[in-house]
Amino acid sequence: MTSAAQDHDQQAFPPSAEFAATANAGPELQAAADADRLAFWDTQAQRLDWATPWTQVLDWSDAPVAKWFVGGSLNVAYNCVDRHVEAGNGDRVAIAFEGEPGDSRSLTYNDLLAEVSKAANTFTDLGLVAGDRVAIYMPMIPEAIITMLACARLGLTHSVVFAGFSATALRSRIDDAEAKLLVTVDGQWRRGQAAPLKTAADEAVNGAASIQNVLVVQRTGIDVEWTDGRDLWWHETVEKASPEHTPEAFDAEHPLFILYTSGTTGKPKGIVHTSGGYLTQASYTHHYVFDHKPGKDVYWCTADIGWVTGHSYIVYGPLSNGATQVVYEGTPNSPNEHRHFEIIEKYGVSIYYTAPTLIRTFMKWGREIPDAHDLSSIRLLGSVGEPINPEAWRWYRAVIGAGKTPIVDTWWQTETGAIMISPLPGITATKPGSAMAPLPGISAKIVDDEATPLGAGGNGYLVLDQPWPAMLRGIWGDPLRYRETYWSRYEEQGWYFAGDGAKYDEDGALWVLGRVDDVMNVSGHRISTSEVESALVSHPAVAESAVVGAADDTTGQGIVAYVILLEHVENTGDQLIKELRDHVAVEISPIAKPRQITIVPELPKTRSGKIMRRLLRDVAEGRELGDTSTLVDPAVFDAIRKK
Ligand code: 6R9
Repeated sequence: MTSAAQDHDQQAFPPSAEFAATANAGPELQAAADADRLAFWDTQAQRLDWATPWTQVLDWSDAPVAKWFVGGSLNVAYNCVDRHVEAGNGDRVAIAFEGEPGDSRSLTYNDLLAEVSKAANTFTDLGLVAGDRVAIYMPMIPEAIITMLACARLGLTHSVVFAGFSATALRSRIDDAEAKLLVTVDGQWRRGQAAPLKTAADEAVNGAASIQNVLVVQRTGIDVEWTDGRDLWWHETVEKASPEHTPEAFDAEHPLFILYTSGTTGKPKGIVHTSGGYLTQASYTHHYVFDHKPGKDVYWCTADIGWVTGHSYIVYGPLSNGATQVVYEGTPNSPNEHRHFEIIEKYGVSIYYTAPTLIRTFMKWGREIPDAHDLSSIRLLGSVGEPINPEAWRWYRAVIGAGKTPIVDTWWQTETGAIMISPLPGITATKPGSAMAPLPGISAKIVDDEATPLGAGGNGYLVLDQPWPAMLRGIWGDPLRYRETYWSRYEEQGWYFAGDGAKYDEDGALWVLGRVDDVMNVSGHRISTSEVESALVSHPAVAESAVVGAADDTTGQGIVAYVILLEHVENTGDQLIKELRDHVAVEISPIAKPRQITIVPELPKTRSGKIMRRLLRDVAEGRELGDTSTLVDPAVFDAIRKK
């Protein structure tokens, strides 16, 4: 790498004095955690209202299954709703809902309390009792959040299944958790169309032994099939129920939710999260990482409740902190590419949390779109889901953040439950593309195959060497798989293996490089796919890229890149490809030069926005495609193959 390029990459953005002056986080936070980690979490847990105090912060005697806040009891929904009403903030807007067709609805904390109570009363009438499981298959509408909170209120364990998943996927999740109730909608709005959802729900439930009732919110008014005795309309049950409900406290370790996530094998894993520790860390991180000021900020996390980000940073984190937040039902380009920016302008969004894939899409659309809007309300930006390439980071800050807002690049997983590694706004001088350091209270290491911890300049595997409050408590119904997946790799040390590669730079900043299976080995050199992707995206012609390591007889693996060009760029074919290969050589090193670059119109992505590198590897290695069922659009391969 040239030294100029290196300087550019290493440029850190210190917090402004103005931001630091009012930041929630101060240096005392890290100092307290360093002094006594468990005492630190004891303090953080006091952010919540507990019915019974705990007698022990952590019981790790049954490792790797943790118990946090042993003996404590609380009601999660009470903490997210009632206590804000009791504190006199009932008139504060909790959810500013923006429907895709342009309808909007605002729910205050008073409204939320009434709605959650009505749903809780209905669920009780249906015979559900604490410990039962409820499946939720809904788009991003307030009733989805109300349902989650009503479950939490009753100690019912929810399992949210992304509404983009198929009937088959829903069925396997219903069966695995033996859910008794399914809550769904007639249909959902997608790009101006009412798309049926109950049809898929019916297909999934048909013959499912555990399901007793299907509760249906009428969102679009489209026709649905009806099974008398099983199906119930939300507006005929919940809306008619009493808005009074007294919450009961549950043990800190009571299971709050199951969320399925894909692993290395075909069968999805039901990740189990419990109550007290999970809510403590969701609340703590939301408060400090987003510098959230209740009653002042308008917060918007663009995730879907079908993913963990929606659980922790739309439902539990923000609502436990009394946030006012935007919830948007639709896609970012419906009716056109201005939609997100119009919403930011309309509601005066001050904290915006999204994924790199969307940021790169915005880049592709062009800056004139955000530039046409007043985004001056934004004071903090967040990123999650995959490594953010420095180019996208810089664009995000310059164009969406007016060249001045802090960016928090937050690393975490479904399994970790809440943010683990992230800059702290107001404190951390941030490097574009680096998640920087573990949060106060969190301990992580980068280690090699032999479990040797690495220091500055080291490149290896990310492990979590100390338990944390929001950690998963297991895989639903499969304790053995839990141990094997996460704890067998560094069994002797008792470390959690995250499955991500990471490095420390010379200054000790932590860079998450992507899943370990995304790290290539070319002639004995370890090169991250995301590093090469960043280099490609930093070329002025490139909008987005996906890089895979394909088997190579001489070098072990060869680098194969798929590239989308920016609109308006002329595709000069071989000449441009040569230029891109040379560009990577300059940006990283000649060893990182892709063996092959293919210019494509689209990349294969999962519904959560992750590039399916496994499938690109299949193409690069000339194999039949593996399972494409989680792709948004399996047809993208026709275009890629034609190249
Ligand atoms: C929250 C979420 C987890 C995997 C994780 C890692 C990748 C997430 C990241 C990141 C680099 C970040 N990931 N955030 N990589 N920087 N800021 O996304 O959960 O869907 O379970 O995915 O996503 O590879 O291991 P989940």
